[in-house]
Amino acid sequence: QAEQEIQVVFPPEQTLALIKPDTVEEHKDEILKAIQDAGFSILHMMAVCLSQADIEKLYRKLQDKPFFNQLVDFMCSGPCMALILSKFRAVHEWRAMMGPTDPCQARETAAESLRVHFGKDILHNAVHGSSSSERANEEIHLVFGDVCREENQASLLHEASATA
Ligand code: IDP
Repeated sequence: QAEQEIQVVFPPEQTLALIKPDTVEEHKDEILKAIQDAGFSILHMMAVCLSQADIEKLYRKLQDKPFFNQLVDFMCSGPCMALILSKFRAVHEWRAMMGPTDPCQARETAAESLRVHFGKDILHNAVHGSSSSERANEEIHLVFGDVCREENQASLLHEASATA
């Protein structure tokens, strides 16, 4: 009886990554290289000025925190680089790569993390990553919704013209 080879294929997951406004210009290239070296596929990437309304939605769970207005102002202060990352367990893997929220408290426990390397303080901590797969879907839709819709429409138009 022929032995059957069983292949287990782990489906990739997607997450939203943001390089925050004060970090984009100076450190974008190093962060993009680190993302690629860690084996993520970058499905989409764009520079985007998020609106105040989008930022408030992105961080809606923090709206009662005393730093909420500061956070919104900071995230509106310039363009972010937004990326859709894909990898097996992308949400967890990207958050591990980012490191803890406060870079100052993580110098020993997560010395290699992006936030320790590039973050300045707990607010200006260089990068954002979705906290769960469900949040990732919502956040990707929030930031890339129009782009993905336009692409889907373009590919539908392309298919329609190819079959006409
Ligand atoms: P996370 O970004 O590590 O998931 P959250 O608690 O969701 O952490 O906070 C969202 C963002 O709000 C943080 O990345 C940081 O920029 C900011 N933030 C969190 N805690 C504080 C704080 O105590 N003071 C000022 N800013 C904060």
